[in-house]
Amino acid sequence: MAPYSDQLVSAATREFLARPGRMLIGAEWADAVSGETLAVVDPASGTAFTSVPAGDAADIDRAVQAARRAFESGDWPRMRPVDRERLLLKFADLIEANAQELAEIEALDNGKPVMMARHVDVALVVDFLRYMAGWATKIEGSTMDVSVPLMRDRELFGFTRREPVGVVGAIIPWNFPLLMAAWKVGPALASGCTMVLKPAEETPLTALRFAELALQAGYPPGVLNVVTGLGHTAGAALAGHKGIEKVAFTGSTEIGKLVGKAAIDNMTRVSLELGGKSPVIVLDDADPTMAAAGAAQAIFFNQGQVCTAGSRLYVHKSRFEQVVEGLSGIAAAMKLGPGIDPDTQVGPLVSAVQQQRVLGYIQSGFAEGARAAAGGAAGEGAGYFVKPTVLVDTRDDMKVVREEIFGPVVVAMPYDDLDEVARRANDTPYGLAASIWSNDLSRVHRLIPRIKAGTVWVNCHNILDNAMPFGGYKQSGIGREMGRAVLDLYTESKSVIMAL
Ligand code: TXE
Repeated sequence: MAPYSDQLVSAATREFLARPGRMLIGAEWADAVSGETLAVVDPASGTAFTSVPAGDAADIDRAVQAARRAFESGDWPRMRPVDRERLLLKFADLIEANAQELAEIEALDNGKPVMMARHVDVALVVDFLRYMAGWATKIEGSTMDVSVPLMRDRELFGFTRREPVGVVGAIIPWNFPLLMAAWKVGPALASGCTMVLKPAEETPLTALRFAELALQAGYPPGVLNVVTGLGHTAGAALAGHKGIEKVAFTGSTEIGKLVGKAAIDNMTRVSLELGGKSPVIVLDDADPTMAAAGAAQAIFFNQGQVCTAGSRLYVHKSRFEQVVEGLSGIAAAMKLGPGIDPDTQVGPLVSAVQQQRVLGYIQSGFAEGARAAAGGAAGEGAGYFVKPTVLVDTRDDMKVVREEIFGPVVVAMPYDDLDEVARRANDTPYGLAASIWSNDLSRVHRLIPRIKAGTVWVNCHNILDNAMPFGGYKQSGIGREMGRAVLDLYTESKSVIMAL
């Protein structure tokens, strides 16, 4: 059974889906060495509609070898920075030219609304690759006056070089499959690295189309390799591979710790972008209507499957009833449906596992005394839908308040004063993001330094810019992606001292 209505997808998407799913190793579109495959399931209906190779350690090994060859020989290591820039711009142009197809594939594979995939995911990918292309020609070292007490009679000269870190292994999640691929691939290609990319097993498709477009743009074979497969086989083999110089991971904190340990065992450089439980803090001067709309966007965007999702809402007690009423009204009115339907506002969650995990959290909230002001149950039909949910009557020690749910579920809580809300907002192992809703600049500025998070938004939430570093405090990760900061993750600094 076709999981999608033929009228809703373009001819290009139909053509992509008609081809057998293969992974890219060097110049070859390959099956897994084992011959095993993984089914790709449409989360809106629960039906499998294509398959990809189930790559494992043997495939990772081949891909790392291809990436190593491309890093050390052929055109890539000799390519001038300006040509790396040109190539990355061409790659971005090709993605833009195929934006609708990529958005449709993403909507079918992940479940997210196609309009979001088109105007958020794919649009951000194009912008980000263009932004990174500019950095290719601006990677530079510095010069230093060097002097040593024991060599006063010698003239010394020092400078630093920035060199590509080498072969990078990237392991990415299913919530923004294409965007997370771009966040890793963009800086790697700008700085002259080569890469083995392992997409999440739930959403492998756009990474394969992305790799096709990279070849079409003219990247030499082996510069970008994609191995599809499971986390504990392909992912673990990549994280612990001795032939790579860096691992870039986005995913759960639990797996991030395993990946970090495997990398450190080999002294492989590692950056980790992990989970969150981000607070949304509404001050007493905030307009309740605007705050409710902002809180809805903060948690329901991408079905709540966002590492920065505003999943804990703290509203000053004087505004609490109004904001919760507004938010619950928005939640109840949101239109659920298949992502591929352009009218859908809330798609299914990515998988049956994720739906069960989120419903399990809602049940645990009820068991501990919480109440649903909106939602609180699965959506209709065979797809993995969960209704946008607002939980009230929660306490700070409940599981739903403490743990990352990664679904369309927010806990709403009143507070009395700023000291109290700053303490409660920070009472979490995570530190990825937070938002503050107020026009009182003095109080906002006093609060910003007190919030332990890598990003603080004011009167907005989930806004990213290519130039702004992104990453977490505490258990939300290590390292900063995007902005100039990302270059530190994909380059080594070499100090050179010359005695003249
Ligand atoms: O993530 P995993 P899952 C959180 C969110 C969600 C939970 C579980 O709370 O409910 O994690 O999701 C690969 N060695 N986030 O299980 O397992 C895996 O194949 C190496 C937050 O899907 O962390 C995939 O490619 N790799 C997050 C990637 O890791 C392994 C986004 C992420 O999967 C591996 C996703 C292993 N042993 C989930 N096991 C965010 N921060 O945005 C799995 N993988």
